[in-house]
Amino acid sequence: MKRRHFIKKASVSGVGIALAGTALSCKDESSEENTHEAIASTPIRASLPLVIATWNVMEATAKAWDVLQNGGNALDAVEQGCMVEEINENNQTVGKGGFPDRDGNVTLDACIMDMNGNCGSVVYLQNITHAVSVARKVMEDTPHVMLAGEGAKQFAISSGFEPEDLLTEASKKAWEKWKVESEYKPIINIENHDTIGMLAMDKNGNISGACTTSGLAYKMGGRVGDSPIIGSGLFVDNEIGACTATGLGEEVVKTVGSFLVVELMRQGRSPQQACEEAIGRIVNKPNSNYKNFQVGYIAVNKQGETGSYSIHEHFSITKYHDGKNENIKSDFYIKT
Ligand code: SD4
Repeated sequence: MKRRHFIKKASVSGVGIALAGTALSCKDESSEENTHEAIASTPIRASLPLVIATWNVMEATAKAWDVLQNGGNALDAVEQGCMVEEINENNQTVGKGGFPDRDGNVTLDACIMDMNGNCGSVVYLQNITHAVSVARKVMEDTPHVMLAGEGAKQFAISSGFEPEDLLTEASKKAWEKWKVESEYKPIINIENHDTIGMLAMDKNGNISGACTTSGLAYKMGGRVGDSPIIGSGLFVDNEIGACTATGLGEEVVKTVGSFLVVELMRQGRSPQQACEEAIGRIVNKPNSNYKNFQVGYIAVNKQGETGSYSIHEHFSITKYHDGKNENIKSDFYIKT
């Protein structure tokens, strides 16, 4: 039977979700043409909307869920969800109160991507709390995808954002302590986490994503990580699914991690399989020192299935689904 007919039959019989995944992974003589048909006819899971995010960010996913319940779209949901962590001074890896670089400057990276494949990004942004909203403005109000440093800041101010000091007393104290203890070496700390990457699927099954961070604590001045790089820290393809990353950005960038996960899902992998394979790309590199750093991925596919995987334990995913907001421990590679 030709695959297109097989998939149509499967959907009608009500077992389309399980079978479509299998069918997508089969190769046949006209696979390209059929892949598109398969995606178009793969039924979306009934219980939408859906929000997932990296780490334990229940208030952020609750906000995104509220936006979706009140008729907002997935793009509004991920932006407003991420803003909750940007303003949260207790989260020292995002927005206001983020740990500074080794010179004491708080510099933010963020990006956003919508259901039509549009995207916007800011890198090395200073003095503006809501980096994700500036990224959205870049996407919607400029002909560009990415603005950096002083240009990004000036654009934000001209768009109505208020400049402010992002270095809180708590983060300043932590930085001063680090300077003494580390002898001012740019050490990359495996425990540096809580960057928020968020993916949302609205009730119509349309997907958007966002990612925002102050980057690695005590990084070198000028360093930019994966979080604002489309394809690395975040990628959304509304026909296939989406992925976002956390952890040591350099390793994510080297493997173009989020794009990789989405492409693996395009080839038929489940979100869980795709996240595991992308982590495998990192740990199986010759001379990979993966024991010394963390990377984690979360993903959702067009059917509303989700997955997550990391190198080390302690990675978690927050999921708002079926009216329930939960923080769930992720599976991980290093089992000791
Ligand atoms: C970065 N990926 O700048 C970010 C850091 C991070 O939780 O995810 N921290 O490399």
